[in-house]
Amino acid sequence: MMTSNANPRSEPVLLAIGELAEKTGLSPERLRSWEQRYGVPQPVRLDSGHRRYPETQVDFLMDVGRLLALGFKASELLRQLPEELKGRLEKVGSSSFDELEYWISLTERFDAAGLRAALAKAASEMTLVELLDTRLSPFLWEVGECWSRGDLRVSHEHFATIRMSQFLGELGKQNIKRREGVKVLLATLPGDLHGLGVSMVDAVLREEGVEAIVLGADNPIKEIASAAKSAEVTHIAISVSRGSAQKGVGKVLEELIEMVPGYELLLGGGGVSLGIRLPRDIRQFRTMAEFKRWLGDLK
Ligand code: B12
Repeated sequence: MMTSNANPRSEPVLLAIGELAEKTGLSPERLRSWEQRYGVPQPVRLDSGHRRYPETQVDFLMDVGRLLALGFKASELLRQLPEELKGRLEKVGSSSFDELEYWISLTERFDAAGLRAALAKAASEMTLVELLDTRLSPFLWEVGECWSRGDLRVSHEHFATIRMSQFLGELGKQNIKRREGVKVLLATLPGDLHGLGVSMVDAVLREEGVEAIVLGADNPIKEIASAAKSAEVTHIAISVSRGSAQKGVGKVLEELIEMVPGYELLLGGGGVSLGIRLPRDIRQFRTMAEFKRWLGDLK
């Protein structure tokens, strides 16, 4: 690090790639690939030849992360100026970001009744899909960021997860009109404990009158394959969390495809927005709105 500077106040704080990843919640692999493809984040070279990244880029990269989770493309976002991204976030989230801070403060205080009331209020003001894409998912994203920065404890994260899980169970009233010909198995891959995405898809399917077989989180692929066959589902939907995106997901999915030839695989979740190398013949959804449109078009 820069120890011998004459005027420390004017020196920008420089971060190693791991530190930048930690502060932004984006993986070092992703940051490196963006740097190669789009020149962002932009490093400076130390005399030793090592790359370091000015801390001033953290805020911009976090905005990129938030917009990726809302379904925007990295190739488009990384070409924009920081102010343009801020403007975009404001438009997308409209009033949601004031609310977001309030929800975080309820979590900080373990205020279960308050959080429940806030979630119910948001649910009464918008469609289910809007609620999931523009409120619940950004809220959970922010919970994760706060946890990784040390602003929230893991107990807060668990508290928010339990409340969310209970709330999701009550959402998406069962459509009386049953959709025939579609039956979806829902799961996360082995080692991925992030099951809220599955509950979110389940809520959307309930509202659409589509039958779902919900396996929840952390399933051996042999089990996913065998359940899909015995329940005679038409589609297998997998939620890939942001955390598991870098952990060889593509390879695991390839194995699953081999076990269930002929099935259409649907993929969604924060890990998909961040971009993973995937086998072909997988349908990817970056938002729940995209998923709902696809369901609507399905014959
Ligand atoms: C809650 C949570 C947990 C809970 C999960 C409990 C549960 N029952 O789900 C617990 C405490 C278990 C947990 C554990 C861990 N976690 Co965690 N966790 C989270 C958190 C805060 C929320 C995850 C979530 O549910 N998001 C909501 C999802 C559903 O939203 P989404 O992915 O954007 O999905 C949207 C759409 O894509 C769509 N969708 C989702 N799935 C699907 C599927 C289909 C088919 C379709 C169509 C659509 C769709 O629905 C959403 C609506 O818009 C995230 C923060 C984050 N940014 O995601 C961290 C996060 C994922 N966790 C993280 C980490 C580090 C961990 C641990 C390693 C921590 C530890 N040291 O133990 C472990 C790993 C456990 C494991 N083996 O999986 C990191 C991952 C960092 C990285 N590498 O990128 C994150 C990003 C937090 C952070 N900012 O650092 N975690």
